[in-house]
Amino acid sequence: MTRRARGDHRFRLVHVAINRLEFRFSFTLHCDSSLPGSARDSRAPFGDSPNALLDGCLRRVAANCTRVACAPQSTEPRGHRFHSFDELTIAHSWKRENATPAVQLDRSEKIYVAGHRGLLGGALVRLLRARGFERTIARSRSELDLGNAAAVCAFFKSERPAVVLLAAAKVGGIKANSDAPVEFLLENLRIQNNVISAAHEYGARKLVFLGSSCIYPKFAPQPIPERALLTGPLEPTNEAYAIAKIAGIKLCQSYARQYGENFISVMPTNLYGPGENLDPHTSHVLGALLRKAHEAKVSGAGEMVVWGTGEPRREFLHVDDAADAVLSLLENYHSPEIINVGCGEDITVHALARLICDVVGFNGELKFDRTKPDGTPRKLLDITKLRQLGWSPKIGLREGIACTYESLLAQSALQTMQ
Ligand code: GFB
Repeated sequence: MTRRARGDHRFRLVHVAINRLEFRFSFTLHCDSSLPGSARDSRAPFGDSPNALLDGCLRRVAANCTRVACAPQSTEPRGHRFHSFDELTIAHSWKRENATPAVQLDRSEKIYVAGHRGLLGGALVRLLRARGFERTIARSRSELDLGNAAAVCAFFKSERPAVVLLAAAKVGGIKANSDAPVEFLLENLRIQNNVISAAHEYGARKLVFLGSSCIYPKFAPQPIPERALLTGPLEPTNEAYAIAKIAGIKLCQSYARQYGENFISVMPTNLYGPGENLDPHTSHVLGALLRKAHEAKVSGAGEMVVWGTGEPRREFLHVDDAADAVLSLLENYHSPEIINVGCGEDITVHALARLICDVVGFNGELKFDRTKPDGTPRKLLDITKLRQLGWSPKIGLREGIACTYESLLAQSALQTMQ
């Protein structure tokens, strides 16, 4: 923070703790006499000194904060008041180095799940509500277009969620990713830029950005440690999606570095579970093969087609396990460094197809269509960091596939596909 000539101050206040409550907010205070109306007016009632300006702004912000119950005078963590720009800088450092876990969730916390119609977003909402978080909020696409910056801002301004779980994204399997890189890049950039910046602007205390294991280089060491990010070329079939997700990570890290935000980035492996997409053009391998096996069984077909060579290896995590891991990280992980979420084991596509056929009860042959792409040869995540936090998966692959198949049958999602 630089000190400027009197009458030409412009500084940014970030994350002031009030009575040790980590109430986070930020704003830019323009004190430049050359600035037009509103900026000049903002300092008018408070006088010219930086301290008075700061106090005035805090008073304004505190007046708008329903969760802060202290006088704006007791603004600094040690009961110390800001007297100059230099001290303000020191206060920021104090926050950064000594930040206590910002999120101890209580059941009255307002939590916004972006993307609740998706696989992971849906599981997060189910789990939060099952755990008694009554103020979990969600909006369908017709209610809130996350690609529309103005609409996202208006939503955050009126709802002011304390916690944001950003599971909204344009997603799809290998074919959808290869066919529509423009949409995968643009839509994901728009959604994440809008939501992350609004979370900052309207004072969310914590944000969890959900990425993907495809952010890692095509030939990353296996299992893939978090430090492999940006160490090599990406897999071409999903490069656009991966670049968008990497941009999201960098945006969260930038907010953490520049403004001290508690915005974390979580990288889940390939997920599956109830609500699995079964569309042949956009589904991921597990949903696609469940559908194919079911249709082959029902129609009495002798064989079922599997794309590629069957040799690529993939790691699969049940979405309920993934949601449990995300909530655990929400409460216990406060670093801008990315963290992997997986189960620690992978399987070839061929073995997965066999397992699915077994669960579904299809006994025919597998036919490999080598005209279709294999994609990344292997992407097994290193989950050492996650395990060190005490989390481990609970749902085995066979059990998870069987539950998923049952739930799809119960929802009549497969019966219509005979
Ligand atoms: O799940 P999937 O579509 O995507 O395909 P990725 C995984 C592997 O399964 C590939 C093979 O080797 C496919 O060729 N496969 C075999 C099939 N049969 C089928 C089938 O009928 N349908 C599909 N879809 N695959 C995605 C990325 O990569 O992983 C996304 O494209 C995202 O961006 C996601 O990261 C998690 O695992 O290769």
